[in-house]
Amino acid sequence: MSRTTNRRGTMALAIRAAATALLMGIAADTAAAQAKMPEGKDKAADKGKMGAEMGMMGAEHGKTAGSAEYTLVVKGLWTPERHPKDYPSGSAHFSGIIGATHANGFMLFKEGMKPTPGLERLSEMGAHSPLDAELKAAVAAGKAGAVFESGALKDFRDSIVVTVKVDEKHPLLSFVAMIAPSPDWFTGVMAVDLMKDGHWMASRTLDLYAYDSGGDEGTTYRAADVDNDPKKPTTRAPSTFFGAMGAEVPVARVTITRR
Ligand SMILES: [Ca+2]
Ligand SMILES: [Ca+2]
Repeated sequence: MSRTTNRRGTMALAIRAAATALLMGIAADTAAAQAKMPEGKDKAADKGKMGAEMGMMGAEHGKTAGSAEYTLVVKGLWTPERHPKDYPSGSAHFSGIIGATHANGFMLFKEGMKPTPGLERLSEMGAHSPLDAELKAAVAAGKAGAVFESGALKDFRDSIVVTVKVDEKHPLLSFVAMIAPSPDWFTGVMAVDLMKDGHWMASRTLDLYAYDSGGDEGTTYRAADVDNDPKKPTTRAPSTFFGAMGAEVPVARVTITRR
């Protein structure tokens, strides 16, 4: 079931990505044509000069970072072998991921920060609403660039695959997914910067750890709902479930590769 959901989501994204790639391809061809002009056989001085100027423009355009597309592949590492304590076999899964590209200063989650209503619900129910509305509001306010999401990951032999587009104003990305079943535990990454020294990075790979959003008091995977008020700050999830020999054991890994 999850595979169908994921495939459907991926297809929609793939179609959008193809459309963007087509536009980018046209832009790249134009830039290449401009860049080639100075090397052309045209001997007219003024034309050569014009070509050189256009070539320079092309080179300058190449220097600026502009936007870039990345493919995110999220692989589950939350397994009975790695996380033996009360592992919820038969129902263990991740909700679909939901996240955004954004500027410095935007925080989808942070240790020590109380969860928004959207993050709380995502961490407890796996629901993308109202977090999606919060992210869209951040886009409208210029703090975030684009929202992305996927279907759930119910079979860890599969991966979640999504395509995202970052731009100079929003070179960071964050996303979250519920660890389910659980009281309010989730995984994700915060503010992964895809730009380095003004250039888009080719790829990044990060381990994803388990967090407790602070929206529920339950302490075991299948604990009944125990809402709290006020909310607690987000912390790492209990090491009894997500640690071994004093070290945290990641629950997933994301590979972010430029297309
Ligand atoms: Ca909690
Ligand atoms: Ca709650």
